[in-house]
Amino acid sequence: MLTTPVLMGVVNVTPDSFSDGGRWLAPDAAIAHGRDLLADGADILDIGGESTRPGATRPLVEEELGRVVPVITALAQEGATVSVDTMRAEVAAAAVAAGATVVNDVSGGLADPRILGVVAEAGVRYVAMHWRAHADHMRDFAVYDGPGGVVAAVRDELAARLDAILASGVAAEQVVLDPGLGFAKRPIHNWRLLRDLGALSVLGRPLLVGASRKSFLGQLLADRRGTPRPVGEREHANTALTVLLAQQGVWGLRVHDVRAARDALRVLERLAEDATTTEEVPTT
Ligand code: PMM
Repeated sequence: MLTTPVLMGVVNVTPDSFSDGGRWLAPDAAIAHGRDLLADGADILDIGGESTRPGATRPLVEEELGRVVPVITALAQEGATVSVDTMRAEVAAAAVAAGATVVNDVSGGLADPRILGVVAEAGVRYVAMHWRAHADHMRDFAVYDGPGGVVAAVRDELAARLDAILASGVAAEQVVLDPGLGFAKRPIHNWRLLRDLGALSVLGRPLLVGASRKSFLGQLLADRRGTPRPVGEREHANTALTVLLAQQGVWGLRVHDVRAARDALRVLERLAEDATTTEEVPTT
């Protein structure tokens, strides 16, 4: 049985995200982009005001609030299901007040543990991603030399985060976990996690995965000189992953090109439907 994953469309209201930095920085542009993603079939809009690209410096909290709150307010008012991509308690609280019903915290509560109190109080869904350090030095933490390598490390570190999250009063049903592709991970780590994602099922929570446009896909598709495929030309590889991950039963996929992902999911749905219908036999 196929359960179609939720599609989370990315709206980066930032000047410097690796995938689309600067394109949607003006509130009107971000709101229009959110509407386009809904029309393409997004279930959730993930609105973020801090770039987490390797090496990025953090915005001030006021800057982050100024970027995301107007966009969340407008899109939530129009009826969209809105997620806020933030590591900060103040931003999560303001986003929930503005209508967000999902808090997507790439640090899983490590960057600002007060965010867990906000989530517990609001009762909203909480995406906790595997994370080791802020973007400016996360590369130094891409080392997984313990037994079981990256998969065991991510599983155990997410298990520890889940314990802390539940201990802060967040209900288990609110929590979705994410292996954090590209965050303190080299391409080989991302591929291993994708291959052995099933190992995270012991955590007993649904999974969200964000592979879209990431540099490990650019490296996979590098030209003969080794130049990575540009960010905007990695979509077909992401579509292949969309199919693979949907078949593995992930709860959600965080994507930039919602239309491509939605089309791929339609194919899977059609095939699943076909398994339960009988072929029409001509009567004459
Ligand atoms: N990746 C990015 C940002 N937020 N959130 C979750 N839950 N999972 C991810 O993999 C993730 C994320 C970085 O990508 P972007 O700069 O294109 O938004």
